[in-house]
Amino acid sequence: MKERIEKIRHEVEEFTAKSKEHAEEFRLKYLSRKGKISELFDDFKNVSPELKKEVGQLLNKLKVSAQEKLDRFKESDEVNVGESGADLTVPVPEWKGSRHPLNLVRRQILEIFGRLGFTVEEGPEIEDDWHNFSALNFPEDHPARDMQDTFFIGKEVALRTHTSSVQVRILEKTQPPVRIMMPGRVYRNEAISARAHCFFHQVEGLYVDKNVSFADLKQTLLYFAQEMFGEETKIRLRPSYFPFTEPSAEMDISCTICHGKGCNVCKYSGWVEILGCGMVDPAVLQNCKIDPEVYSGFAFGMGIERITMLKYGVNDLRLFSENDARFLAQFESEM
Ligand code: 2NL
Repeated sequence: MKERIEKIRHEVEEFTAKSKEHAEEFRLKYLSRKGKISELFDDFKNVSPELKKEVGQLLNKLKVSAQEKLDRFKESDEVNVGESGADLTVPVPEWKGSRHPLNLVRRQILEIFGRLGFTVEEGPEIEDDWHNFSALNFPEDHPARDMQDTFFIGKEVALRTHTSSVQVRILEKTQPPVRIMMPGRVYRNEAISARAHCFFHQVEGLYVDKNVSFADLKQTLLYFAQEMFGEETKIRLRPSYFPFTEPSAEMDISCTICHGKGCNVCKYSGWVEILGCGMVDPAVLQNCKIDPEVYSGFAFGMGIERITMLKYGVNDLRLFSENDARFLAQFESEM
């Protein structure tokens, strides 16, 4: 008798109800007139007198716990059982949650430049032609002004293609010295793939003051690269072109994966590009009512996705916007 009670106690414990039907099945099987527990009660009369007290207690306990379980099924039935039939009362594994990797890296970048005195500014994602293009020295026939590259909302209104538009807004209303960082989402009319997306995240920096030189730019970016990727990191500047800087350059860092030996990520060159930079074109300063005879400045811009991919070895841009919890859970961090 004691073994039978124990066996049924175990069955009752293991039973899970995923729907109303299951709960009813449970009641019929254990608690109804013909149920297994009632059967045990019927057989109680055959228990020897010396065991009656112990067995009686076990039986009562079993009945009470089965009844309680049924009550719980009934209560939780509608509230806790999802459409999929999953039992939503099952405790979830402990996961503290985590910051999005792009958010993490954005914070790191801003923190590093913060130590050099750069403050953070933000601005609108919907921009007018002046702030996104004209003030930044884009010629009238520049391809970026084409529908194919930019999402236009109206004739002179578009989703910003870079955060430089925010820098223009700040420069227009502040006289130097200006030392600011602009993080934000930017948009380009591109087909989505592992290496391109129609939006990405950028951080740009701008420093305008008297006597700002290319050497200042170089030292600032070297500091950033070594703080971000480790002190053994080397930098290399290659001449480039942007409408808003002159001279312009692209900056490579020594490959963080193979340290210069040659691998897939650096395409066996030992170097990977991480940002674009240059001295602010005097025409841009003039457009913002700043005298280029008195002031000079440097600026730079980087894609947060690119930095994150290099730092964490992420090989597909789409992972950043799919929000797959298995991907995101790998970035638990205090920062
Ligand atoms: C890149 C390159 C760059 C800037 C951004 C800038 C802003 C003003 C004036 C001059 Cl207001 N320049 N920004 C300069 C050089 C490069 O970004 O590859 N970004 C992802």
